[in-house]
Amino acid sequence: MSPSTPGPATAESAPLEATAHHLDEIAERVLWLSTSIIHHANRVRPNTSGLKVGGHQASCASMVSIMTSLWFDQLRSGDRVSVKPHASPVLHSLNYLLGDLEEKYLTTLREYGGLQSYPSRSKDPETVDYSTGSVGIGATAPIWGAMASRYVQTSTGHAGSGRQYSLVGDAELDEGAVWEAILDPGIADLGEVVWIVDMNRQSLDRVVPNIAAGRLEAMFGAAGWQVITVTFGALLESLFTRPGGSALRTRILEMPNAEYQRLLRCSPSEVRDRLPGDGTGHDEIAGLIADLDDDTPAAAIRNLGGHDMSALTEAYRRIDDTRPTVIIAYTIKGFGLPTEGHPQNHSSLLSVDEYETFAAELGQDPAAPWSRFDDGSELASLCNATARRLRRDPVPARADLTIPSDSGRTPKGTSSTQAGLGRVLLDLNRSAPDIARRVVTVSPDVSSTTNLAGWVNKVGVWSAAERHN
Ligand SMILES: Cc1ncc(C[n+]2csc(CCOP(=O)(O)OP(=O)(O)O)c2C)c(N)n1
Ligand SMILES: [Mg+2]
Repeated sequence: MSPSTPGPATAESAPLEATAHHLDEIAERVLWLSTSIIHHANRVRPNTSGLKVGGHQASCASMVSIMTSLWFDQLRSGDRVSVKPHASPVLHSLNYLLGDLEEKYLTTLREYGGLQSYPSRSKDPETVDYSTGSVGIGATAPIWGAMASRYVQTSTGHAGSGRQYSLVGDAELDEGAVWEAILDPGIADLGEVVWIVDMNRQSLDRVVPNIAAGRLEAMFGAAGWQVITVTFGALLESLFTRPGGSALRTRILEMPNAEYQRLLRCSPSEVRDRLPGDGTGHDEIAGLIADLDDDTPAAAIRNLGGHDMSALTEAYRRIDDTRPTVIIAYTIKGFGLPTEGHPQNHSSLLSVDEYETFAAELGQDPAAPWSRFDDGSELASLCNATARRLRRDPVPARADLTIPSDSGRTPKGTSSTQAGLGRVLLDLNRSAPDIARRVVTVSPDVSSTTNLAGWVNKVGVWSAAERHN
């Protein structure tokens, strides 16, 4: 988010509020670009080795609305975001629209020296806050980011403040490391931590069998997190207010994931037949949908909160910053693509024909897919305004410190490496306190057995919030 080509802050491009309609239009372009980045790598770029290239169009599509609304409506320059590994093309598309990534990179996904398979701080050419890839690692990294940022802020005053977002796939919550982090009592103080779970009910090769949201909400809640669930979009919410609406709501909430997923692949008439189910609400639901036109029941079943810009922006506004927050946003894997909701869509790619049909639906040119918004348009102004809002101050230069290469002590006799480490740190604190001030050990609860007690006694213990000893 340190764009190279944002427009100047002119009066004519000044404050333009991003409406839900704007956000939908931008999301459509982000969906197109992220799909195209992967399509190009697999179906257009010459492949001399014949080996699979890969990429995850459906995992990207699942997160396009969440990420577009976050970047264009919510993020501030001090915020940092860890992006679900398989959504890296969405991040590239946003950075491209914001002028932070040059067009020449869009054809290089998974090429040697090109855009990386997963977000990489060191190898991707644009702003990437956290490297992710192994699922679960990116989810928890911003917790460390929050702690590090607070530590630096209290010790040097140069870290600033900002939220630490994690954009997490629902199956990432299967990783043990995630729960180890959530349960740590130190985390409950970190109000800047915000997780957004892309609840598409799909993992890699399977539809997740249970409806797990209630259990997840309770688990986050028990750990002291603010829990916000974004379940339905505006169309479903309005149907719920009609006669029979409450039965429809119960039916959708109680439907097994596999059945819900099946409905996503049904024709409008099949949805109409299947939606009432065979439970107690059958007649009420049948009555409700009898009054709807042919396409509405099928549109309603895919009208989830994680694709509804107003529902998302409303959820962001409820973040209270007094404790970590998790937003559980219901989504559809592959949303807007021909593969949407297909149980085997994890790494499936659009065929050339499907891509061309998709381009025609969006009014895009499959032979020239990299268009930004037209100069002077409202959407271009929004890109410029967002890029300016997210521009980061340069990081202050690091002090020029000399690290001693010799502690001046020659070990005698036999000693453990742990004792050696404790001794070296104490010596460092004495001979080079400016360097020692930059050393942080992170296991205060294992200080005596690791010979760090002397060091901890000298430098003290830090925590995110004031604690009474
Ligand atoms: C530690 C680890 N285990 C397994 C994998 C293989 N893997 C890649 S994607 C994936 C499932 C991802 O599901 P989810 O997080 O729900 O993302 P989605 O694609 O549904 O958006 C798995 C298990 C991995 N990348 N890292
Ligand atoms: Mg998933």
